[in-house]
Order: sequence, then structure tokens, then C-alpha cells
Amino acid sequence: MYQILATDGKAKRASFETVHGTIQTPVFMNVGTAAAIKGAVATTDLQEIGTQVELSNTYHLHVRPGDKIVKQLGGLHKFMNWDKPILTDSGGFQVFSLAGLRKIKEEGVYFHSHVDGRKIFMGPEESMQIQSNLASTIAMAFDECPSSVADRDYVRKSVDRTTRWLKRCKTEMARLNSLPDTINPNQMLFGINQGAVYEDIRIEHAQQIAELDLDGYAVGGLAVGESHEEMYRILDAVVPYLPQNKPTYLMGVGTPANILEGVDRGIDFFDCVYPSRNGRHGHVYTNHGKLNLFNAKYELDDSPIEDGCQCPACRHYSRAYIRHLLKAKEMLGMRLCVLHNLYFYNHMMEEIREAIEKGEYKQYKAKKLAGFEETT
Ligand code: PRF
Ligand code: ZN
Repeated sequence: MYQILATDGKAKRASFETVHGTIQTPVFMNVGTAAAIKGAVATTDLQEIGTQVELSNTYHLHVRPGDKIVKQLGGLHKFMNWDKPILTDSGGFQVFSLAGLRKIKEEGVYFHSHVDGRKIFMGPEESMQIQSNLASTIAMAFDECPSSVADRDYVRKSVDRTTRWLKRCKTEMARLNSLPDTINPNQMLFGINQGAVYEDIRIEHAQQIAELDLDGYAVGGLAVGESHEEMYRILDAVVPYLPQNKPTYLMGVGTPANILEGVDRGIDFFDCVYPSRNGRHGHVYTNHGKLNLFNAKYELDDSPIEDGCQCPACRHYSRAYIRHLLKAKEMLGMRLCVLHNLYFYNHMMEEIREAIEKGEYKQYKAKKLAGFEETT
């Protein structure tokens, strides 16, 4: 059940009940593509950094270790020792961004594994079967994410196919959820809106998928090379056409500023590799902009990454020490930066939820954005 608890302009503060617990939105999902958050972060660390939802990938787990293996081991929750919600992305996007040679047909996509080059076929049914074996809380529909420079004709055809695929996903998920040996018979399905930068195609597609009465709705195909302004223009246009009584999810977005703008346009769920990827490179977020801890100016800096931050890195270690670890290529350096960055994102979402509840979202957003612009 999705319940809106407060609104402030278009910004929504809601709760979303799942079989693995209630999600408080707006929420940032922490990315663990191959059932691991990169940077040596264990699921036992997640409580301390405020993670609500972990996100993994159908494609990666199908290739390695194999979804049938995960099913035999009791599903992804048991496998990775995480009992809170898990969202699995459908594989569509990863096939397009990772796999080499691929062929898109009406039935699905033929491609080669990025691990061993073996030939794989994935269509809507296969994606649902894999996600059912993984037994995630929320499964994503199998979609095509057209390039941001794809022409109108291509996008139109691609979106129509994505709609046909979505209907097949819905039918297959209902079938799988009713099988006797399904680990999570309550698995939910989110549909994905596509249409590149064409507002009319986006809106028409949103109206078509809204009719299917799914558990939630994502906006895909953004943050794929278009400008931030274009992304905000598409969100302004399309989010009002997604069902208001269901959660919305902006896939693969983004910077803290992108998230603040997405929330302001009615988005509930976000995910992005930035905090973990940047952390692994010693780039850490603060309320006064991003720092590069490799910089020589931190050599003798015994303050924490951010004063007052309650993350496991800032409570115990200095910038100088973490810089040393990074320079010495000690794994702990990366790990502390990733823990800080994920805490920073998760904590910002907590502040966002509070600001919406108080009806102070505009002021909160303006103050936060001004801070990020400061040079440190
Ligand atoms: N589709 C799917 N996953 C995604 C995207 C998409 O369009 C994006 C686009 N930013 C990120 N992840 N299935
Ligand atoms: Zn910190």
C-alpha cells in the first residue's frame, strides 16, 4: 500500500508497504549491482548508514552466479543477508549499456555475456523468471532505453514495443507469483516510461501504462546524455500523467542536485552509482561541495570529511588518515569514502522527508543547492 503522508507543491512524502517492510519516501536506493555494494560495504554495514532499499541487477546475477543458484540458496535476501526491501532492475538497460553485439527483436534481445562472451537471449518472460528466482521485493519491467539522440521514428517504434513487452511482463509475473515453489509470491512489478526527449510520446506512453494498474511507475531513459534542463523538462511534462496513487521512480538519477529537483517534481524513488563510484575514487560529498581527498591540502587535515556527519567514517577518522589510506591503496580508504557518501545521500533523503512534512521544501532545496555551489 502506498500512502501519501504530506505534500509540498509537487513534492510528496509517502510510505510504501512491502512484504519486506515499509519504505519511507522520497528514498535513495543503494546500488549493489552484483549483490554487493562496491567498495567492500557489507549488508551488515547498511543499518549504520541508513539504507532502506538495496538495488541489484537481473542481468549481472543471471550471468554470475546464475539466478537458479540464488533460488536454490533461498533467494537474494537470504543469499546476501539483507531482510529489507530489494529492487531488481530488469536487465534491459544493462544489456544496452554493457553487452557488445546485440539484436533487438519483437521477442526480446539477443546479446553476448560481458563475462564470458556466451550467447544469451532475454525477453520479458525471461527477465520476469530471473527476477522471480531472485525473489526481489520489486521487479522492474523489461524495457528498451533508446539513446538520447535516437530519432523520433525509432523512439516511437521502440516505445510501442516496450508497451507490448510490459503487458507480457505483467502476465508472466502473475503466472510466476501463483506457482507453488515461488519464493516471493507477493513480488511487485513497476512499469517504465520511455520516449527519450519527446514530450508527446512520453505522455502517450504514460497514459497507456497507467491503465495497466501496476504497483509503481518509473521514468526511464533519462540521464543518458541529455542536459539536466532537458531531463527536468521531461519530468515536468510526464510525471503528472503517472498514477498519483502509486510510487514513482526516476531510474539511475543522480547527483544530489538532480535528486532535489526530482523530488520537487513528484519523484519517490532514486538510485545511482555516483556515491559508491565517486567514493572509490576518493571523491566525497559534503554540504559545501565535493572534495577530492587525494588533494595535497588534506595531508595534515585532522578534521572529519564533514563536521557533524554521523557516518562511520566521520565519527572515527580524519581526512588526513583517509587520504593516507587512499594513497597507500589500502581498501579501507575506499570503504570509508563509500560509507560516507552513501550516508550523505541517505541522510539527505531523511532531511528531504522532514522538509516536506514541515512544508519547507522550497527553502530546504534552495539552501542545499546554494551550499553545493560553494567552492571548498
Ligand atoms: N531502464 C531500465 N533501467 C535503467 C534505465 C532505463 O531506462 C536507466 C536510465 N537512466 C537507468 N536504469 N530498465
Ligand atoms: Zn561522514
